[in-house]
Amino acid sequence: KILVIGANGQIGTELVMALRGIHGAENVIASDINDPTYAIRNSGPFEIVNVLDKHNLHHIFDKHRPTQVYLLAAILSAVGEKKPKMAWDLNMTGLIHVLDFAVEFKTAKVFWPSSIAVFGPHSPQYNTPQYCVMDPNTVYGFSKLAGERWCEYYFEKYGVDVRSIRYPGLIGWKASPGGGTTDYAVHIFHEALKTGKYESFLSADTALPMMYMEDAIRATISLMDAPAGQIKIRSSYNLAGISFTPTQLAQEIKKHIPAFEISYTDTDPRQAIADSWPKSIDDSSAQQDWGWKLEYDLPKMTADMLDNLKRVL
Ligand code: VAH
Repeated sequence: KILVIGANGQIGTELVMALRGIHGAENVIASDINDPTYAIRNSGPFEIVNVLDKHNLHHIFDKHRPTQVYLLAAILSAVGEKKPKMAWDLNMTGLIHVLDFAVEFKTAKVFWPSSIAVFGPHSPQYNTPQYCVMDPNTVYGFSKLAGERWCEYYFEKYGVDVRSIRYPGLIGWKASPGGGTTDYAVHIFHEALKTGKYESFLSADTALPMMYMEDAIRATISLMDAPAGQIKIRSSYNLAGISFTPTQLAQEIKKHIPAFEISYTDTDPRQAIADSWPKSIDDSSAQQDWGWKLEYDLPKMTADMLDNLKRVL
């Protein structure tokens, strides 16, 4: 049995669909603090789970005895700056509860998402390496950095087979992003189709590492399926994805919607968060250790996003 915690989220929704396709719907228990979203409702077993409620979480582990747990529940960068203590509590305490129950119930594998947000203003900005100075200045960022330390600690001390990926900003059409700084790169597609214009809250030249959700889900499953001996990094693996600016994304969209217009605000707090993050990432460790290879570049992602959104909008 596989347990996905945070199944209603941007990653969780797609991960539940992908894992149910591989393992069969009845073997993948979706869970979230809220009722299931339309995307996953009635598509398989669902539980209400609050990762901060140890009793509730223990009951779910005891009832289902999951062989794999994906802990995706988190508060992201932008929301985390509005609710710093709640972000720290959910992101940290939730992880420690899951790691403790993974020890108690001998869960075979645990997945926990980290982020390029673990890097900060003094990290190298281009081709940011797997190991370097990391001084994240968002609560979300340092909760993910601390979480990486906890994951490596539980692997070293208790042998928990926990695996993690430092996701770039994720772009997909099946589920909305959850209050991050990279959300512009999803909203822009919806606006391009609905109104033909988009006002970006990040400046024209703000380059960030991004990734199409198809690649992100495939990377997650590929990491989790790799033999344990190949996983040399138990904090979290860099993944590079595709780096682009809002201007470059708009130019790509214009190839499909020539009349599309982008404009820019310059007063959004998310700009400072974006400025603290790398512009591009070096993911040679993921390539070497478990054969990672990106499939969607900017043109291919843009075409696929628009084709699918046209259909569902
Ligand atoms: C955020 N989407 O914006 C997340 C992600 C790298 C960005 O961590 O907070």
